Amino acid sequence: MRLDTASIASLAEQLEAAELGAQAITKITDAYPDLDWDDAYAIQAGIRQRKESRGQRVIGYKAGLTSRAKMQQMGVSTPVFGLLFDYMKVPAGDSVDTGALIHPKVEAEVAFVLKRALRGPGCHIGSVLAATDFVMPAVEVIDSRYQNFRFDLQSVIADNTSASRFVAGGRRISELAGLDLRTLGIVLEKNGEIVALAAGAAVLGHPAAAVAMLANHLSLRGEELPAGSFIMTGGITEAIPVTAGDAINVRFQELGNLSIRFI
Ligand code: OOG
Ligand code: MG
Repeated sequence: MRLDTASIASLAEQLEAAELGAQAITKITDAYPDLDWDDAYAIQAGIRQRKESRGQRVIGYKAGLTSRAKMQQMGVSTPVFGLLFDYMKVPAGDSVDTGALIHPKVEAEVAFVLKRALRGPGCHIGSVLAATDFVMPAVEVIDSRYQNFRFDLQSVIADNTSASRFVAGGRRISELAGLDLRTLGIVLEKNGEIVALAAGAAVLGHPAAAVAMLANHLSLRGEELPAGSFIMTGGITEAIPVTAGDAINVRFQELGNLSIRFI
């Protein structure tokens, strides 16, 4: 950790102001080129403190940059982890107001809900599946607070990994033994046209690997994933830009459809 507490608090404030005002800022590593990962997660924790002090709550976790498609699109090579807050949840079938966002993109993801706590280190796909209550389809709306959606890993971690909105729904599948998440196909449609498609294995070989990585990451900070946790495992394909008027529909093999509209 290199950064002093005052700078961490000030960067958290700037990033949250960019989010709440829907105004892009320059990436923070321009001013702080030596920012390391611990600094970046400390800034993310500063944003959490700000929101929690206003009564907002963390209702889930997210892994990002877990598929090659996403890593290539953003020019990075390591997954990142962020927080989902209550106000980010959009009811299935509802619309998202793009006026409150900067330059939103959508991602198709598999989400996990745990029936037992998961604590690293040493979590792996098997321990995740054993602790899973069910999986369900999710669509994330990401919105980087950085100009032109350009960042490096430290900047995007500090920006709570571009978390903005999400919708979860469709079919919950509890009997994971009968569902192979590696070969689960997803088809992402924008305004009725197919714009991306892939299978679950695009996410780290198996989406449960993203949950294991998250649990191991939290253990370095003395934290665990409690029973009941909701976790999004990262975009299976590249993210798709959306503007007002767009309608997104994602077909998840075995898990049903999820739709979201932008106004
Ligand atoms: C970072 C967040 C990535 C995912 O699912 O890969 C993410 C970004 O690309 O802005 O949420
Ligand atoms: Mg995502």
